[in-house]
Amino acid sequence: MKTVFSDTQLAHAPAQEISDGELKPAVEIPSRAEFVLKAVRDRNVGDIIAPEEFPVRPIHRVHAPDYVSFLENFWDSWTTAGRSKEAFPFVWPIRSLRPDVEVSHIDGLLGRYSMDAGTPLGEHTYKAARASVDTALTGAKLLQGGEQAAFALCRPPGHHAGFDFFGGYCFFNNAAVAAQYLRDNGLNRVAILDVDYHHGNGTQALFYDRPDVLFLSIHADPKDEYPYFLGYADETGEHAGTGFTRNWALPPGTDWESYAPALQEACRWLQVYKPEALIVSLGLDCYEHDPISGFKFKSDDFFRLGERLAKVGLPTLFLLEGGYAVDVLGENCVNVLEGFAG
Ligand code: SP5
Ligand code: ZN
Repeated sequence: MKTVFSDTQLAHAPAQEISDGELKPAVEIPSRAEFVLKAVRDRNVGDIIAPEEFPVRPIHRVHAPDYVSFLENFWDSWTTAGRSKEAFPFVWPIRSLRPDVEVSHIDGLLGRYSMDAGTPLGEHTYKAARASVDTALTGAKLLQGGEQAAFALCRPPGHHAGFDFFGGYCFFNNAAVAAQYLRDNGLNRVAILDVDYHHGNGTQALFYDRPDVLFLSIHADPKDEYPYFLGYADETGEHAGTGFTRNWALPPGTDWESYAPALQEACRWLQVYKPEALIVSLGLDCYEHDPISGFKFKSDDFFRLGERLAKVGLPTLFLLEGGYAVDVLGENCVNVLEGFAG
């Protein structure tokens, strides 16, 4: 299986994040990708190739152009306002405020285009996020070229990012851009299976009213866990997309034995839907020692995950999302890929 990765993705290097009422060391850091890359190399998963550089058009198929411009111009506006360190939003146009007004100040724009205060933006965030999308798109192209599987080593991750907002360490929704790209290039039905510990709210929202991209997510129950405001079992799609979203919201402490039945059901949905390609939003934060998560996967369980996905028998693009137990991230990730490859 080929792996796609670009060093440019390392340029986004946040120092701190707001978490638990404190400024803490950031967890979505460049070494995540470096550890995964090392494991891919050490365990001979396959060739590692650089992504092609894509124009902004495939991103505009999924994200609002004004949002893309906001990210592109962010560092200029931020430094013009006299700031020099990484940014965190702190005010949002919720409910009784006005989401429709056009604000000028960068602090207003940060709130307009975000869902949380836990996602630092820095000088190189935009170019790293663009490179992460290029990696996802190059992976999608590998499937189109006839590969049965590919691994897009995306970073920063994408599944929390929506039409016009960043959050959850995500800026562009890599999985959604890749799915839309496959739709725009000949495939009629694409499925996304999100196995990150957190619900993929951005991906779900982007395809919620569409039957052509099936979205399945297995994650920690949002009543107990980020992102809190989406990802409940009663969310199953709307309008033409009714029935084409499924959520398995599992309790804190879920281990492989109690996770497997949900995965089994999700795989059955895949078999019924019969997509032409599968995109796996591969978070590794279900791991028992993940520093911000509460599931109990052991490293070996990631083999089982890969093996189960292989049985579905679809051309599959694995795309890295979360996972913060940095030193074992590579091991856990390659366990999935090896389990899949058999
Ligand atoms: C892609 C992805 O996995 N994003 C996750 C974003 C989670 N952001 C919220 C982090 C809150 C951390 N709280 C720590 C609780 C344990 N002390
Ligand atoms: Zn996650």
